[in-house]
Amino acid sequence: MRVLYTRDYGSHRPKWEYYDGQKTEYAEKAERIDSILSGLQRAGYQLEQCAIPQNCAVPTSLHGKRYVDFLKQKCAAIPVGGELISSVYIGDTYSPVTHGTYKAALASANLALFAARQLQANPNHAIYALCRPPGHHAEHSSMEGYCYFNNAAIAAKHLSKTAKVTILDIDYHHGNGTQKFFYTSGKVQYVSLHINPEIGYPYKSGYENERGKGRGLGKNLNLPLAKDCDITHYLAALTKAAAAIRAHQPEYLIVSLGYDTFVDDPIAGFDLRAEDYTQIGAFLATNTAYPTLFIQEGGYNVGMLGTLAANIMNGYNSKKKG
Ligand code: Q9C
Ligand code: ZN
Repeated sequence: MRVLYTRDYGSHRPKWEYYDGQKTEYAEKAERIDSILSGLQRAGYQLEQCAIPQNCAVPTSLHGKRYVDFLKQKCAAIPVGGELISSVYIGDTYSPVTHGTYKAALASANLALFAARQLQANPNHAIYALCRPPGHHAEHSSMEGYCYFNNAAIAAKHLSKTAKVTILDIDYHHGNGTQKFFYTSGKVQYVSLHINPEIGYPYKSGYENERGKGRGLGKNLNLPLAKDCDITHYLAALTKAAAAIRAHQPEYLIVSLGYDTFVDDPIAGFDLRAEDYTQIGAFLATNTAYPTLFIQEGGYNVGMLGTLAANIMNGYNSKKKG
């Protein structure tokens, strides 16, 4: 298991988000990644810091050029400490734009792309890319749900030039952006376990009847779960996911990995315990044993993230062959 990160995650530090008109503390904190890094280090993992050059590729393979330019220009114009919360291209009240947002989002997307290339070069070594900001809610021309560029989708798009790919999304929330990008694709399968969107964010998508379109018909699988979902129900859903993935026969697996499924997550509502993540990691290594790229998505209990990350990686490595 290789762990990749870039220092630039720290340049995006909004203070506020807005829920039901109420200004509340921003849950997607930079300290999340600090916690994961120290948890993985404590567990004995080597951490590889990647230098993402300032002039790296802009993610216009998936996002609109006007959208990317908007984010770049707004960030340059906003003073340090300022936050833009409402505008064209800003899809909801959870994606404020700050001075350092573009820098962090661009590095996060390029980390995902770099990690995908590393996996191609050495498919036997699973990789965990500590992307921040997260990506799975970001759409073609819309930042949503703490996400600006869709890191997992960017990695999948790259890998799918030469291979079939599956994205397994195990964040608590449905990855509306990722689903949308590949909805008509027969090459990139999207499988997601998440809170039933009738009761949880992003509300607008993640329903069982969204099954893909055209060549992508049957390649989109949503497994919505009830509030308070525990490890027994979670593993039952993962078993269905693994069967669908086997049917697609991907050459690469991307796991959109969120820890907001944890019982004490401050914004979510499942009932997974810290030790359950060891089981989830082991399950993935056993039942979805493909060259794998884990991409960090959500998870907001800062104090516990390091433990949850170490548990899932330890579980994975305990069963990984080769
Ligand atoms: N009361 C990710 O996990 N909050 N984004 C919804 C909750 C926004 C989550 C309202 C959740 C966004 C990457
Ligand atoms: Zn989430």
